[in-house]
Amino acid sequence: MTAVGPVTDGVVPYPAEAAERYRAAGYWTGQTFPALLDAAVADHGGRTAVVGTGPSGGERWTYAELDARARGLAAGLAEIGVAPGDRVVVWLPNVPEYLEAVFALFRLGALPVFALPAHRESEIRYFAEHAEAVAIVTVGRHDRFDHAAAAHAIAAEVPSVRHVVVADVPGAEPVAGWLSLSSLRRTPPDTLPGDDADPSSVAFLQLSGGTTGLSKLIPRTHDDYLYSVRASAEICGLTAETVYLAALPASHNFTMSSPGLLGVVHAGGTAVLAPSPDADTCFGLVESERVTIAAVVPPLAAAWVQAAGRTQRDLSSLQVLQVGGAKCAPELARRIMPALGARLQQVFGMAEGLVNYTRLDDPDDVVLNTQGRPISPDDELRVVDPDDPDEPEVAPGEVGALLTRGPYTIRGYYRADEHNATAFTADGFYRTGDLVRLTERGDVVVSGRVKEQINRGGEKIAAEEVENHLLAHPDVVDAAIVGVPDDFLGERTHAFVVAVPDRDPPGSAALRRFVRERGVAAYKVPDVVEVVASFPATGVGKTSRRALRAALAAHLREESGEES
Ligand code: OOB
Repeated sequence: MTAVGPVTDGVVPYPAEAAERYRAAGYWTGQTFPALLDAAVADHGGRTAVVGTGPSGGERWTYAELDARARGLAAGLAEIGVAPGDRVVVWLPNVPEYLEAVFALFRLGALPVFALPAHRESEIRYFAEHAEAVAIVTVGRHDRFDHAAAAHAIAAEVPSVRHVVVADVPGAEPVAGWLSLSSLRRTPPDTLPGDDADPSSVAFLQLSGGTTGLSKLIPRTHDDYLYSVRASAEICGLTAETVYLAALPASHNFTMSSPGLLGVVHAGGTAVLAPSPDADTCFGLVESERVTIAAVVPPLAAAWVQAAGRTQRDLSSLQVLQVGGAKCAPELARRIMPALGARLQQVFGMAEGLVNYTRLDDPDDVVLNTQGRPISPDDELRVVDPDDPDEPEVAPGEVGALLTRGPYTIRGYYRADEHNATAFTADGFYRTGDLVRLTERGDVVVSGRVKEQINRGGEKIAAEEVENHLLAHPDVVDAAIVGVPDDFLGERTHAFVVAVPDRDPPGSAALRRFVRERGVAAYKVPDVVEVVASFPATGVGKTSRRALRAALAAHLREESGEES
């Protein structure tokens, strides 16, 4: 049994002195997620909150309707035993039911755990186990994958998971234990337990990209997160007239809060949920819904720029295209404004907290060549020498590792004491793992990273997690994953594998299939698997995986250099 009430176990709180300062400065206002929706209903109840092609067809809900659905679903969830403080994995694609479910959980005081639609059994099982989730909210068949069946299999294995709630799919065959989301909708009650949530308590668990093993869970409070949402909405100029297109997954931090879906709710605007990020789908929605702002990762920006040249769609409503999640090359940045007729905004953020934006009125030079500056005057950024254990700050303008602390950056991952000891400094700075330099104006330029993570077009891959999957193969004795530069994705993955001697080594296709069949997100399956006799000697040998990965990456670059 888990305790009913605010989640505090495994959470590193903000020090009292910092919390007081953030309140005094007006960042933490005591607003909660239910109060955010209350305000939108009071001020904009009749306006369209969300437009989407939900599992049950085309949908268009006003704020009042969204709220009534969320309250009704909260009551139904309470009836099946979901209680304040319970964790619930939200594993939904971009459908309006996503917002209904998330606000229902907030109304209940239960904590969403935000999974991506691309995640598969391996990841979902881990989130459910680690958070001791009581339920999984998902869809039936989506993207050629039966989410409901997978969720039921996980529920059978993870003792805490008592329910799988499935957003309805017309014509889908219910399976045993199928609990449809619509069957849980009740008459909306006037009050619900989350309505008087403590604003300093944890509201949900967000996912990290992961550096060691599986993704860490990120506990975010009402106070800290909603500060970042309100401030982001202001920086990005959101109003009740805003029409925001969610092209990336709704549960990613960028789409959720930078300023994202929650920024839209704060402003009373309209969120359009794209069922797919491709240019055809999204340009159609831009035209039909008169979209004013959209958020994409660099490879998608590149695809949209290309498609804009031949589209018949009217994109004239689009004022801002936000690009983030991975480095937007200046060459791509230059092409965006002329091709799409929209202002570019670069966004360098992280689910752990810190988000930087180029401002809409920044000079072109800043917008094209930097990743912007932080949201808050109280975001503290330190750029330090990553090779010196004392972490002294580098000279102004020099490249170093970015450490940050501030009013919406966590002080620790959820239930991760050991990892927290290295991911944070003793005085509470988060080690982002990014290599950056600061310009004279204070804008951040991202130039690389020190963390063991591959950024495949904005999708983050922990090398170690994929290596562990390869190592599970009976014919594999060692594995190392490296990122290889790629024109389109920024990086793709190359796995080196040492096979068991004196046996036919498994082929690349077989190993890729093996990883996929272990139930991991498709973006984590190595793009190339190369079987080698042994790993190159690195001087430090295999004791340092970092040195090994660096040596292998250098070896690959040399090879491609020789070829070209
Ligand atoms: C966003 O969040 P995450 O948690 O998926 O990934 C964070 C990491 C950063 O530490 C950095 O390594 C990379 O993604 N990153 C960028 C970047 N934006 C993120 N690297 C270079 N340039 C950029 N513009 O990715 C995220 C969260 C909120 C808003 C936007 C992105």
